[in-house]
Amino acid sequence: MPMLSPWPLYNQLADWTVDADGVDENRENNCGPESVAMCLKYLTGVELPADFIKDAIYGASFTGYTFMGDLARFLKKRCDLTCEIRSGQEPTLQPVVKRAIDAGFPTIVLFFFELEKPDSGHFAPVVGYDEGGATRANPWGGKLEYMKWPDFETWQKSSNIIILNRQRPDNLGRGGLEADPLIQGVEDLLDEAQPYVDRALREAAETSERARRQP
Ligand SMILES: [Ca+2]
Ligand SMILES: [Ca+2]
Repeated sequence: MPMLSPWPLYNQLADWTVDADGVDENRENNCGPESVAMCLKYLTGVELPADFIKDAIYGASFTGYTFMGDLARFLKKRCDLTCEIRSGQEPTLQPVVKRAIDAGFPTIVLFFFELEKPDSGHFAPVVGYDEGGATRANPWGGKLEYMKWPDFETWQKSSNIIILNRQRPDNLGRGGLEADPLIQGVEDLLDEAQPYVDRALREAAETSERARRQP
């Protein structure tokens, strides 16, 4: 049964941040950026915190929902990764998901967060399927969830899906990919985040040093 593997699992509620304040301010709404972070880790081996992706798209002070077009634009502009967005073009997503996973492409599907709340939305990558259903990587808790196809179609919201038109390279992790524009772009983003990581570590060290010197 087709499955994108090894698939990384990140929990939006307990992710790290490079913010100096150490507070992941949009954690409860970061399903979109966390889904992007999982897809990028799968495709490149590089881990970015969801908060950094959120800050890069919307700014450090933003809190709130994130949107498909913004996530796809981030992937195109900052990672040189072209996405296909489908929104309501087909009544069911099952064939779209199967085609993407057969091609080795990650997808991010919009689900309802609660069925009783039609305004609610929740992004999750869909990473595998069999004849009975699909497996999603839920960023809320960071776990794999198998959904039978009828449940999957009930929970997916208005056939909204982002397809990342890109396969994980076979030789990922064994070197030789320095010239890959996607991996280069994601590593540049990680370099951008590094000064914040360094600052946070320095401040933590200074705080503990001060505590140690207290009489
Ligand atoms: Ca913060
Ligand atoms: Ca932030």
